[in-house]
Amino acid sequence: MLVKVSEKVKRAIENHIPVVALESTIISHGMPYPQNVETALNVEKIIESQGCVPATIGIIDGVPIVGMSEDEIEQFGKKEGILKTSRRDLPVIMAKKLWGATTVTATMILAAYAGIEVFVTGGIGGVHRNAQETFDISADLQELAHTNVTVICAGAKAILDLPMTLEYLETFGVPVLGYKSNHLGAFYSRDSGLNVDYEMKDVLEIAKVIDYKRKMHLDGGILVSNPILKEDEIPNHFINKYIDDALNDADKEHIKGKDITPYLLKHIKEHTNGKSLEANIKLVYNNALVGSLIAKAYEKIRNQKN
Ligand code: PSU
Ligand code: MN
Repeated sequence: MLVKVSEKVKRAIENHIPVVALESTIISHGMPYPQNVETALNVEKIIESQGCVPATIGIIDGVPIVGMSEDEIEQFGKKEGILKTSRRDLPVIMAKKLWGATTVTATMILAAYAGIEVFVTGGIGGVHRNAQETFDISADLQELAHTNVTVICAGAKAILDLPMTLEYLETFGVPVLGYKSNHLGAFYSRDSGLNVDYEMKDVLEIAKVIDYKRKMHLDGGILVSNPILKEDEIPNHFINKYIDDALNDADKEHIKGKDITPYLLKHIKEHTNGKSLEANIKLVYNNALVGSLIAKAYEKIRNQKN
């Protein structure tokens, strides 16, 4: 067996119960223990409370798992040295029988493999600031260009060059939809100062976009920006200083490649006394709720056709 899809997820797919995919890099590299495990399990509960089935995705001893158990999630949160796994890493982690935490990229690949349309995360990778020189552009953007999965996030962090990230997505034909907002979320704060391509008035409208994109065989992902709730946000003027400090320190310490994003997240968390982590957790919960509603609306449309 190449990929292990849990019985629960298999049954849900067979019975047309909406499934929501979740990534594991956010568990192993995005948040510290024990908040990472607590958050991952709460996210699953939110999805279940909406009548959907969660499918947390990760790789254990070289076997990709779609629908990790509570115990497996706990192990992911605790274990040291789990490798951050993107598209390039996936076959190597499998061949070497290692543990891999799936990024947005690898999670999209495995979700599509299992037949899951909707995937909830916190923030996506993008074009890094100074990419003109470093060439550092997250593989997440290419995956969105090609793989048929809808990703719900809270926009992207200002650790990235957001205007360039939007340009890139436009070039590769990825619709960027704003849930009840025409502003692109900036992860910790509601407004990045940039507009999304289209504001969506409700989840049904988003489900219709997914449906038409699939019916027209317009391969690739859809990005839904669901800005953090007002009561949970950290204002730009507060967080931007910490983001700049983190970027400066990363530069000084010559942090590169796949280590940059986890380094910046950890740096910002430590210097804001956990305030950023709190916002991060809240926005993921909010995304889980909206993602579940989208998954339900899309499943309804899909079943009407049949
Ligand atoms: N942004 C976050 N939290 C995260 C990540 C991004 O706010 O945990 C993770 C996701 O798994 C994303 C990955 O796919 O970082 C992007 O890494 P890179 O920039 O190296 O492509
Ligand atoms: Mn990168």
